[in-house]
Amino acid sequence: MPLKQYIQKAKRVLDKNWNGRYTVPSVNLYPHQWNWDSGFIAIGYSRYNTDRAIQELKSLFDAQWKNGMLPHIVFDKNNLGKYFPEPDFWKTEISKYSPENHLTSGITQPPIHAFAALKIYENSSDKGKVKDFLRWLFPRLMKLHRYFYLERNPDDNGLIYIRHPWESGMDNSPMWDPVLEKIDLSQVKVPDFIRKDDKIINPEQRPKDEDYKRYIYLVDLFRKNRYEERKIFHECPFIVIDPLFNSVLSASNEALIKIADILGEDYKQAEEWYLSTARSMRDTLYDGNKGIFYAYDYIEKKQIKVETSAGFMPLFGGVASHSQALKLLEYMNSASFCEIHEENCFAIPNYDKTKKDFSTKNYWRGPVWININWMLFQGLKRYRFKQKAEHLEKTILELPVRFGFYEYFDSRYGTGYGTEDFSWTAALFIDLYY
Ligand code: 2M8
Repeated sequence: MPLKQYIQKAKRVLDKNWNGRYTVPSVNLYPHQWNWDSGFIAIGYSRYNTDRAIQELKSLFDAQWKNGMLPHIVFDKNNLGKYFPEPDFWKTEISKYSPENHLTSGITQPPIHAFAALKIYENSSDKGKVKDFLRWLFPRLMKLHRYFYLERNPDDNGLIYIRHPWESGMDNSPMWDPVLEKIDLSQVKVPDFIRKDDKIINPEQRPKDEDYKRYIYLVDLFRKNRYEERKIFHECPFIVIDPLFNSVLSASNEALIKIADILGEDYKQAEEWYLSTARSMRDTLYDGNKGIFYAYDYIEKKQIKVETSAGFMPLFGGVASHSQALKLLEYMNSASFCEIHEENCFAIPNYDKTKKDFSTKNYWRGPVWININWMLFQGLKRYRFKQKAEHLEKTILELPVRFGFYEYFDSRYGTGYGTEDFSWTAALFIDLYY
């Protein structure tokens, strides 16, 4: 089948997941609006349907919190009961910052939105229309980024912390194991709950029950603190600096500078944010021996020495220096993360595949994810690592063509796992095709 017909298929996936206001990641598994998913989805739409791209981000930012936080889920009031945890569990109405007319979670996700908004502008032939939208969005984007720099920046050095694995987007990444293990399940009280995800997807491909208990323990702690950031910061055992989150923020800071320029707005603040985060990431997260950026445990004050694809993401944010970038490429293009012509190896798996606990099928513990590879592809292009970039682009297109628009893929055989008809896989496939 020619590639063009797969594009039609990809568009059908997005149509299926579009509910008239936004696009859910997957009708069955994720039946609400997700924060960074909508960013990637908007990038896909920006190639052929500007209105939908705009609508996707508008509906998300309509649910922005009063303190600037953009929630990781905006719940569909008419479609409750299929996902866990939902509003009855989050109880975000107890926060003075939660929005009045929307039901949301009480955490955030990697801020890809300014980057996505700029793409909508660049890819549209109707610049006037998108400029109107950017005028609406710009203060909201500034408010979101300001939230990070005021509320999540304890040392005032631009290293933004996350306080829940769900905020990283890489929920059960091995990167978080050493921190989560400190929550001793025999010592803490976790509210009762029933998972829904493991009834829809084979549990072999999902986080373990122990992981969920810790996720829920953290949500309970946020609720008890009425979602007050200062209080949570002092009590939360999971306060980490994630190289992926901070790289995505950097890419968006950069986009914010460009958006400000397009609108004739002041860009100095965004520039300051960009420089402080990039500089601190280079100084604090990089490991020159290994050739990767590590996450950082803020409480223990040390790098978390676990090698995942998040550690290459400073290429996407333009954060890595030239010499750091060369080392990242060397490690990325090795037996650990698939060499260019390696047999039985697709794209860049999510975790160093030489590690004992590498899994080809469990969620964020090894499989290949299209959004991560798409961002790495952008990063490789940016640093002019042409050969690796081209190779990656080819594999990102090849996986859905051969195996379907799945949520994630087996890094050895390409088999699709998780849910089928997954939105960002379809959206980013469309983006690469154009
Ligand atoms: C996954 O996370 C959600 C919780 O947010 C879940 O497992 O229920 C992650 O892959 C995350 O990155 C993604 O945004 C979300 C929706 O696709 O699903």
